[in-house]
Amino acid sequence: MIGVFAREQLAHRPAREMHNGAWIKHAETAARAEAIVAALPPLAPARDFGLGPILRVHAAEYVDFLRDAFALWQAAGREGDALPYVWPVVGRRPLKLSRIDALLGRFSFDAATPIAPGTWEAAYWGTQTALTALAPLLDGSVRTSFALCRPPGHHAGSDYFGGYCYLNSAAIAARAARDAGHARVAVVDIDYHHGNGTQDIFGADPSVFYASIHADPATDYPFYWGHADEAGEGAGAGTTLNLPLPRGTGITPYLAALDTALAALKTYDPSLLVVSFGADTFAGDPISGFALATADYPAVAARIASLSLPTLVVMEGGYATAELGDNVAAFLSGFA
Ligand code: SP5
Ligand code: ZN
Repeated sequence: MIGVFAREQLAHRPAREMHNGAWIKHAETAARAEAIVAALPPLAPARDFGLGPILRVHAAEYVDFLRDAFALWQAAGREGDALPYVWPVVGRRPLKLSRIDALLGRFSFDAATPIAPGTWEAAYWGTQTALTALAPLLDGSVRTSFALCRPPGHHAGSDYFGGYCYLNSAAIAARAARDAGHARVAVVDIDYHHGNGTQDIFGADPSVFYASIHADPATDYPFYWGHADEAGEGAGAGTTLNLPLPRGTGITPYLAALDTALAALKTYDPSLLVVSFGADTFAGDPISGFALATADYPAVAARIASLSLPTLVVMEGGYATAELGDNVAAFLSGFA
């Protein structure tokens, strides 16, 4: 097992987010990453693979927007972090607008994901962290590697941000593995929330299987994706699997769902696995509702390790900062 962490990711420090109609401190803090670093053996710095692998997943106009958004916000005379407040309702004509407020709405799906001065730098290095951790899996020198990505990525689609996510590091790594010759790649997403961005990116692509276990979107964010009947579209029909679970779910039904997901992956027969790992399934998570204990995480990882695939673990959510390091270390110990 190797681990990678780019310190540039700490540059993203949004002040606050809108939550249930009120301002709260932004839950996705730099302290989360520092807590994970403190709990693990030393992590290697990231190498720079450039924009090429990002543009294999994200639209060029979106990447340009993300890089320039904070400067445009400041040029419009605004203070604090950039946030959208108006969205093009699904089905509106695709207008090419240039006002920052129109762009923020065009390229996002929620209002809880601020763009701060260091957001681009951190998100960029999140993708490079994932690509650096992928490299030794591609040349066969390790079997498991951990990418301490932050901000997280699985809610980000090819041309949108949201859910504290801007660039989809897991999807970028999965695409890079495809480009490196892996014919079939699987992503198993075990963050508490459905990874709508990853699903959208690969929904019509039969060469990447996306399986997710998450809180039922009938009751939980992101609501509009992750329902059990979403199974992929077009050529990708049948290579998306959604396993929503009710709030309050503990380890026994969780492992049963995981076994269902892993059986589907086995049938698909990928040659490389990406795990979108969120520790927000933890009972003490402040914004989530499952009931996993720290001591449950090794068993979750051991089930995944039993597939015996080269495996890239990408960090997604997890907001109980005091226990986050222990939860991540417990999960990674299950691969040993
Ligand atoms: C990567 C990731 O974990 N993103 C999560 C984004 C969640 N954003 C808003 C969540 C709103 C949750 N409201 C729960 C109320 C609990 N009392
Ligand atoms: Zn989450």
